[in-house]
Amino acid sequence: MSTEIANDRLKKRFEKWDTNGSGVLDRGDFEGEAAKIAESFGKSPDSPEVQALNGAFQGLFDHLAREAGASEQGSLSQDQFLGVTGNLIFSKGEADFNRALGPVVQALIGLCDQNADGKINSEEFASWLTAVGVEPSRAQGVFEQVDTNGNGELSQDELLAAVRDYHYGRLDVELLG
Ligand SMILES: [Ca+2]
Ligand SMILES: [Ca+2]
Ligand SMILES: [Ca+2]
Repeated sequence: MSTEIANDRLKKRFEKWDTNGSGVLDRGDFEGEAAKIAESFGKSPDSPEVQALNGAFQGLFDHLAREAGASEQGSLSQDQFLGVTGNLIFSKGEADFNRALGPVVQALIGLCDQNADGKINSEEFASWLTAVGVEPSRAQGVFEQVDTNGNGELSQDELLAAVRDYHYGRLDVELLG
C-alpha cells in the first residue's frame, strides 16, 4: 500500500477523533469519542463498560500526548498526530502497538461480549459492526477475515491485528468506529 493511502486513513482517524471539530485533538475529544461509541452500543454513560472505555481512551490520549511532547492538558495538531501514530503503526513493532491500543480494544470487547467469556463470537461481532456502521451483510465475511486461527471466536490479539491491518491496507473495515 502507498504511504498516501496510509496517511489518508490516519487523517480520517484524526477527523473522527476530533469529535468537537476544533482541528486539534485533546482529552475532551476522547471523552466525546467514548460517549459516541457508548451511544451506538446503546449503553448508558455511567455503565461500568462505558467507564472502562473512557478510561482506556484517556490512557491512549496520555500515550499520544507524551509521544508528541504535548502536555497532559495540551492538544495535538494533525501533523503531530500523523507523526506519532505513523511511527506507532509503521515503525515500532506490534508489541508497542498492542500496548497502546490494547486497553481500547479490550474495553470494546467488554461492550460487545454479551456472554462474558472474554471473546467475541460471530453474533457479538455482528452487533459490533452494526455499531460502527458496517453493512450487516458484510459481517460474516469480515468475521472470517479477522478470525485468523479459524476457531469461531475473536480474541483480543486477533482484533488488535485487524485494527493494525486496516492501517496497512490489508483489511478494509475500520473496527474502531
Ligand atoms: Ca478537538
Ligand atoms: Ca463472547
Ligand atoms: Ca480466533
